[in-house]
Amino acid sequence: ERRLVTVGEVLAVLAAPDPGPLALGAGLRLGLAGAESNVAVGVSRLGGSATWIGRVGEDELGELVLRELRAEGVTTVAVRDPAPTSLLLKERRTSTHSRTRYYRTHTAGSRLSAEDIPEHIVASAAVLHITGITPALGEGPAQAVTRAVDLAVEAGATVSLDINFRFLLWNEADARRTLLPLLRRSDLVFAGPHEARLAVPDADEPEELAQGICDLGPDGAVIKLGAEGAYALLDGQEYRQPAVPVQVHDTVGAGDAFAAGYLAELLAGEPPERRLRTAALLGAFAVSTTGDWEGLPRRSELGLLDHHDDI
Ligand code: CKP
Ligand code: MG
Repeated sequence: ERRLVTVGEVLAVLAAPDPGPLALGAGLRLGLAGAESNVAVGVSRLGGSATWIGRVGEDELGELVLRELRAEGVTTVAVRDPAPTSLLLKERRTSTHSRTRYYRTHTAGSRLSAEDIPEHIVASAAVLHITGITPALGEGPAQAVTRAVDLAVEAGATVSLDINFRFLLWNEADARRTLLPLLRRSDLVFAGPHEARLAVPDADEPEELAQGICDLGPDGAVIKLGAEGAYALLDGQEYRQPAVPVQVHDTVGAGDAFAAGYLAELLAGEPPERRLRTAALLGAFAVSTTGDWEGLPRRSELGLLDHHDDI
């Protein structure tokens, strides 16, 4: 069994179902989010095996996020902590524009440490997926990610990094300093153009950004271009993947969906063209539905947006 293992913070989410300012009050829907757990769910929905490692509170929100992940078929390796589970408030300011606010200081997830990463779990991974969010949460989480990468490299697993820069958590200089050493040790990097420029400040076009990333060490770089699709440089070979055209409702979670599609096909032994096509399909499912991961497809549903054969 080829398994994806990921490390990060899962958050409870309070999301407004209807557009409008949250300050006026709203009935909120309680769910979960988190870039790494979104990827784990996406892979699991496509029939892959996924394990999520992290810390959650000993509270109701901790219970909720673990129940939900398990319901999605994700194996959870969770340390329970007396500190609260993080919360994310999601306002739909207009029907197509959402805003998020984090309540994630002094939380369980930000107390993650290197000791929380079980060696045998990471050693059993075919792919370790990490993002730039976890190291932004503090010293402990950063060390936990480094420890996971150490173990994955030792075990010969593919290390996948989504740069996922979050300006609400840190600035670009700190992100660059912390993420570059992780990027150099990664095999595969996902980034938007702005995120890629953190690693390759002088580059501009997707081709230069991907080449610049690969010059730092990784064998693969995927530059995500939103409605323009993606450009990938994989083992020196170029690929251009158009986006799947859909009506956009909510772009949060699109990057994670894309990574999940790609990684699920990588785990399944599929070639790059198929990985990128499934990645684009998952991105399309994510943006055309609300919620960060709820709209992700099962394998049998991929055809709903895949009109590939009709063209
Ligand atoms: O890059 P994406 O829009 O795919 O990431 C979305 C996730 O973890 C979302 O679920 C949120 O909770 C977060 O990124 C975050 O911490 O910002
Ligand atoms: Mg992203």
